Parts: sequence; structure tokens; C-alpha cells
Amino acid sequence: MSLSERGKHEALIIVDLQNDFCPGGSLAVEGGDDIVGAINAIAPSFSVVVATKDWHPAGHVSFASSHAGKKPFESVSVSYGEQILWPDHCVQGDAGAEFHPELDPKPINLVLHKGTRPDLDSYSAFFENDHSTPTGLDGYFRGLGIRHLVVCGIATDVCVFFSVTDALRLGYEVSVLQDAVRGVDQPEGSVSRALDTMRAHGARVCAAAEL
Ligand code: VGL
Ligand code: ZN
Repeated sequence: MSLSERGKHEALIIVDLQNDFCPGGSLAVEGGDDIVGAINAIAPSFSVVVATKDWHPAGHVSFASSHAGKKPFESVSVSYGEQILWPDHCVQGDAGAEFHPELDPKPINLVLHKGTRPDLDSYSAFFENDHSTPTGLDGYFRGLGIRHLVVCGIATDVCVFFSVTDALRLGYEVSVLQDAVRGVDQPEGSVSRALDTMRAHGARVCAAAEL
């Protein structure tokens, strides 16, 4: 589909397509790298493309290594609720935090870094995990008259999920590209639950070809 065919009120969000979330990375998601081709194919047809980067300082609150005696996938309680602990990942400036090398950067208008505060995690592209500190992305889209968001990337059950449910709450129409997302699936079943919940909140879950 050409630019003129796709609506000017429509934007693509590519969530966290970074080395650490792809096979070989510290928080590898199965098949994370399989979606790069599909994303490269559709991105040029959007007039607005935002790519998010998980971008944590060393010693980030979401790293199990920052909490004595804790292991990845356990949780701790922090000021804003329960925080799931992860292996160290997407550390600012490290190779693991770079985009997958095959992701074509040319169609990207804005790269949004999130999770940058040492004591606050951020899964959603719109709000930090305290669910009230905005990232500014809603203002960016509003300024451009964007009303429909198409979402792809990693991880279906974490950052994609929270970005999509926040976007719906903010009043956007949202489509999730089922063939261009991949999930952590810990515990098993969380990817299909996340897709069901996104649908229940009003997201359209479809294949890239069905857009
Ligand atoms: C993510 C876990 C921790 C994600 C980020 O991008 O889905 N998952 N940080
Ligand atoms: Zn993270």
C-alpha cells in the first residue's frame, strides 16, 4: 500500500525491536528476529513511524541483579506496585540495546527511549509503570492528528500489551499485527491471554496483509 492510500491519521509503532529481545540476547524472545522482514515491508507505507527502545541505566530497578538474593522472573514490591525482575537487558549504550541490525531505520520518524529512570520501569510507550507519568507520546500523536495506531514488535505480553491497552484507554483505534509481534510467554499462556485481553479492550488483532 502506498503512502497516499494509507490514512494520514494512522501511525505505526514498532515496540522494542532490540538485540536483547532477539535470539542471542539477554532476554531473548523466541522468533523475535522473525518479524523484522514484515516490519520493514510495511513501515514505508506509513507517514508516521515511531520506534520505541527499552533504554535502562545500569543497575535499573527492573534487573534481578539489582536486588540481593532475587532471580529473574521473581518480583519485588516497589513504590508503584509489584515489579517483575528481568535479566539485565537493554542497558543504555550496550549492543544489546541497539535495534536489530536488519531493522530499516529510514522510515522511522521518532525513536522513543523508555525505562530511563533508575527507580521506575516503563513497559508502555505512553506511561511509565506508575501508570501516571507520561512519556509524551500521546502529545506527539495528538499534535500530528493521529487517531489510528498499528502496533508491532516485542514483547506481545509485556511492552506491546501495555502500549496497546494504554492507547485504547487514551481513545486511539488500535490494530495489533499478529504476524509481526512476538512474546516472552512467561508464564506459558501469557501471549494468548494478552491477545485475548487486547481484543476484549477493543483492539483489532489482524495479519499485516489484512490492514
Ligand atoms: C520488555 C521486559 C522487560 C519488553 C521490556 O520490551 O516487552 N519486557 N523490559
Ligand atoms: Zn526493560
